[in-house]
Amino acid sequence: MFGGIISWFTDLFRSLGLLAQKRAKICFLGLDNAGKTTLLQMLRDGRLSLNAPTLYPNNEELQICGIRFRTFDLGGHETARRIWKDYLTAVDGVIFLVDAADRTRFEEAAEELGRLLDDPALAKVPFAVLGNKIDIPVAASEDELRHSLGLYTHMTSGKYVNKGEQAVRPLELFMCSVVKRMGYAEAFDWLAKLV
Ligand SMILES: Nc1nc2c(ncn2[C@@H]2O[C@H](COP(=O)(O)OP(=O)(O)OP(=O)(O)O)[C@@H](O)[C@H]2O)c(=O)[nH]1
Ligand SMILES: [Mg+2]
Repeated sequence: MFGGIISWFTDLFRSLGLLAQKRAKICFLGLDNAGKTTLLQMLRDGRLSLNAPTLYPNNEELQICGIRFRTFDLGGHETARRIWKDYLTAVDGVIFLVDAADRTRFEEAAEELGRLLDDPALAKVPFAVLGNKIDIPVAASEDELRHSLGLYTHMTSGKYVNKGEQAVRPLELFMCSVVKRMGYAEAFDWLAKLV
């Protein structure tokens, strides 16, 4: 309760320019083809772009929900995954994208996500899992994806927790479509309250 009041005042003072702007480092992770670079470019330019698979990490500074996010877009193909850990030191949040329309790769996505969730260095880091591409008619439902990724054992309850109020690592699933510009804003709202 006090945490809520304090964060309300902090947000108010920040919006009045009386407090320095919050900064946060976030990493965009997930298998290749999940839509990480498409999302990052949508956030940056407000439009869709065609991207080749990401070979080298990119970083951008973006203003989202009043926070200066330093974002790292790391490739998701197998060799690129080996360097994820080099970028995860002092990370404030993880955006983990999954292609919700590609059931053939749910198991692989669950394994990679599980590895990250088990990493002691990330034990307190909030994870927003994005079930992307729900514009594709065969995409999994939120419930199916939650089960397929084994999220029930890791989930926090409720999407609207405040920083410091949760006993366990905050983790939520947001269904979205970058192409249709829907669903991901909620994930950043949620993350912005936690970093
Ligand atoms: N239908 C649909 N396609 C999408 C959506 N978001 C991304 N894509 C497509 O998915 C493909 C892969 O997108 P990328 O952003 O390059 O994927 P990535 O996660 O950065 O992949 P790597 O760089 O290889 O790790 C592209 O063809 C995108 O146009 C979406 O919301 N809906
Ligand atoms: Mg990419």
